[in-house]
Amino acid sequence: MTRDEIAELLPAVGDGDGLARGEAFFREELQLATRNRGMPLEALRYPITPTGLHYLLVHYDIPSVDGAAWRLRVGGSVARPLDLGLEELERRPARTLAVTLECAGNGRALFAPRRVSQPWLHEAIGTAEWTGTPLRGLLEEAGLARDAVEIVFTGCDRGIEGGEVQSYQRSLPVAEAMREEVLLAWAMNGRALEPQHGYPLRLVVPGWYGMASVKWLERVEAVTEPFGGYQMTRAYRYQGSAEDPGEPVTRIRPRALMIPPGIPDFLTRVRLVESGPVTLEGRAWAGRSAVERVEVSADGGERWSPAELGEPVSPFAWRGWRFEWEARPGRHTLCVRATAQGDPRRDGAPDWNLGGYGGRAPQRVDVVVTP
Ligand SMILES: Nc1nc2c(c(=O)[nH]1)N[C@H]1C(S)=C(S)[C@@H](COP(=O)(O)O)O[C@H]1N2
Ligand SMILES: [Mo]
Repeated sequence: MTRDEIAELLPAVGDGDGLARGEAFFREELQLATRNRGMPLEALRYPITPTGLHYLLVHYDIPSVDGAAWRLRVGGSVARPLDLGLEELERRPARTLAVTLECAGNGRALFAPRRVSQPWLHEAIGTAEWTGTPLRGLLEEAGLARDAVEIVFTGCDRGIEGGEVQSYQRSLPVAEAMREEVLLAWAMNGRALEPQHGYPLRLVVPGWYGMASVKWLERVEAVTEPFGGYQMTRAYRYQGSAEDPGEPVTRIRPRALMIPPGIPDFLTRVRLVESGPVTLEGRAWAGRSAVERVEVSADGGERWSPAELGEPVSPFAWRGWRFEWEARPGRHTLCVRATAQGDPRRDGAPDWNLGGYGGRAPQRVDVVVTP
């Protein structure tokens, strides 16, 4: 069946471009939101996110993989293809790296109009210690051909997107794939990967939005032409309209988030805080660039004041920040934002885009301060 024939048979959600307007959310968005959890923002207190609190994004179903029978195949434009089991991989030189991972769609639900997809607000974030072997070593051992331009990574999960039946596949330019921090990881926070995070092996591409870090990896292939798969050419592009081919989504843009202070109202999540000095804290990150400045506003973004920065957890992970706020009785909206060296805000990509990627809207936390 063609892409159009498959799309015909499936229900459409949103307008012709898959966009939604207004405050009401579709059942399909709720369905995705209950599968793909966000990190509760109070977990910003942990420099390394406990595994069960790390955000999760699974396009299709979590595949069933037998770790004992599973193999990783490295092939394509290489001199010596490899075929490795999990134990063989685990005997290779290993490295552990703290990496802040963020979904490219973080902030999607705050765009207007918004794309009907996983409706993240701000919580598609987490930092884990990933243990694995550098991909570079495997590619060198396999004898990567000189004319290879990209490496294609294939997961064993399958589904349908844009009418195309597919395995989840992404590619990286050779220069990115050869960076020493790119890992084939078998452990997260010191334990074997959990099923939902890519057991038995996943790629971890520090500094890039999460879509690059292919889970349930089973094939690594060197190719001599840029890979044209769905997740490269149709999804994950900063497009101004459906006709615009757009620019690819790559590195994580600067962002800061705060631990909501005080206690929440169950339904609205509005915070109740007692008046007086309040220490606001959170974390900020910017892929592989360094966060230079974090600013806090207590009046909904009118006036901003600099926060104090802590040390980054690693070159690829977030850093803490704190701000002393004098809370006066009444209602306030707290906001926080970050800027980084070589801020990708100047990368030319438009803020609004069709897919709802790389959202930069500052977090807003409504607070009621009691006398
Ligand atoms: N095979 C496969 N890899 C995948 C995905 C997927 O659906 N299938 N989702 C990607 C996306 S969009 C993100 S944001 C990250 C999420 O990783 P996590 O669930 O471990 O946080 O995995 C990426 N790797
Ligand atoms: Mo994602």
